[in-house]
Amino acid sequence: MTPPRTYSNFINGEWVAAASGRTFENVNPANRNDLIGYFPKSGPEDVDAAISAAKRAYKSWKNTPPPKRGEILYRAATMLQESEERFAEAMTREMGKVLEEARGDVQEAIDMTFYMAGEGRRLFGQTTTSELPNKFCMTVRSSLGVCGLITPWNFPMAIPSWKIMPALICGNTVVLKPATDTPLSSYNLVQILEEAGLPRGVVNLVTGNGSDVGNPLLTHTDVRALSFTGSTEIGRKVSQACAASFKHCCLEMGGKNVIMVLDDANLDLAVEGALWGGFGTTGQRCTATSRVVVQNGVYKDFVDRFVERTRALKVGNGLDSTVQVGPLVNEAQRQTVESYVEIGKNEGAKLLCGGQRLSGGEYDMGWYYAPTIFGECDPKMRIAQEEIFGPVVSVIRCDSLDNAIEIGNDIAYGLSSSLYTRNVNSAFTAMREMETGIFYVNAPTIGAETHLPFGGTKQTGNGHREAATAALDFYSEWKSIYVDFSDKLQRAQIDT
Ligand code: UN1
Repeated sequence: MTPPRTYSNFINGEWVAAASGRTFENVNPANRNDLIGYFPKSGPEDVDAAISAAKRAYKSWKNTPPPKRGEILYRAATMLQESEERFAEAMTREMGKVLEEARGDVQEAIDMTFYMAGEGRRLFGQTTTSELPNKFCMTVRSSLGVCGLITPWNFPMAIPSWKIMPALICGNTVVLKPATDTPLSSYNLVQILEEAGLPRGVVNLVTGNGSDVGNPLLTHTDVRALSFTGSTEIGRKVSQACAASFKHCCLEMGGKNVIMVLDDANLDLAVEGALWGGFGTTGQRCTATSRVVVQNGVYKDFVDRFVERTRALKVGNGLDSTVQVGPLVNEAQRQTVESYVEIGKNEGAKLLCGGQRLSGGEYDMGWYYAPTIFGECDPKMRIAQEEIFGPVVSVIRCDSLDNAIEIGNDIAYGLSSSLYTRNVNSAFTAMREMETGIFYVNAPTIGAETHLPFGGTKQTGNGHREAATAALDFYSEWKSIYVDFSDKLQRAQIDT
């Protein structure tokens, strides 16, 4: 174990302590005696300094040719590859997800960085016609300015990269505020960007909590765009705060994602999918499968196999390569899970496995909870409607494809959904009817790739998408350009 270290903010190209000198602790959720380090407990004055630095740096970064910006990102991506194992281990230690998944998280950051590096030579606009002779029309993407980025703990390197990389390639500068549970992975990412040659002030990192660091980012008039990933409850406040100064605002919020299993499904595959979608990352993904809707003909068979496989999952410290499910990120998250399990029991759902904290031995040192399945859930129960963000799956019966779609869509969220079937007509019907931003056929609700748009409908988002070229639409705005080479005044709509 590396001994605890004191880490810094990154402001204007310098590694600095919080102005107040205060720090907070970053602790391993698998072992509360393992103190990873102390991070700056920053306040509004640190945020101000970071925003001013970002504003100064913006002047030259916005006019740096995008392929040159891309070269820096490309270098950062190769450096991330070289450090993948070290960063994955650091991530498992601060967040708890098993090492294989932490590697996937770093890999997702690498993918996004390469992808956006390539955009440096594209950032395509349109050329088009004019209604007037000797006139040329085109569109170009313009950068916005300083972007504030607020990221969650569940994908501690991937999600910061989803926001930083498109922001930078479009010519913006950024201030990143990572979740207090996982500042180290952001620190590692930002350090790579520095080493890759990013000019001072282009990326700034300020650690600390929502009220001291997040709020000033939301209200500062020099921040032109704000991207937030987190709960719907906080997202609403973010949106309201941004409205006051008309900041562009991108929200990625809650999910209550469903796998639908029809009678004609490959049942082994569906069980495998539910297991991975439900309990991967200990259920702490926005995309996690927290509902499984199963057609009556295979309900019993599916549930028997799903419960048997879930009971056999090995829970423990994610650094142990035989472990399949790590701890929850912190005690508050475990209490949320516990309270939902109580709610489920009181609502009359059938507890099929799990339903308790794990204790004894190493379990007493961390935030462990047994993977839990509720059967015979009514679709209206709170455990089938509200985001739990933990290892709890609610299984619901349905009698047809239409019924499955109806239950699947009868929810406040709209991130991801999936259908297991061997019938192509059913697959295409569900693909059309599901009200989610992401849809899978014969695969679980998790596993989005970086070159496709990521985001959801209803209370999951506010219409923007991350990743892919869709992200460029958030981090830039269109400028329409008309060049008249007729040498006379031509009046649109009038000189016909
Ligand atoms: C999240 O849960 O916040 O599709 C992001 C997935 C991952 C990203 C999840 N690639 O599950």
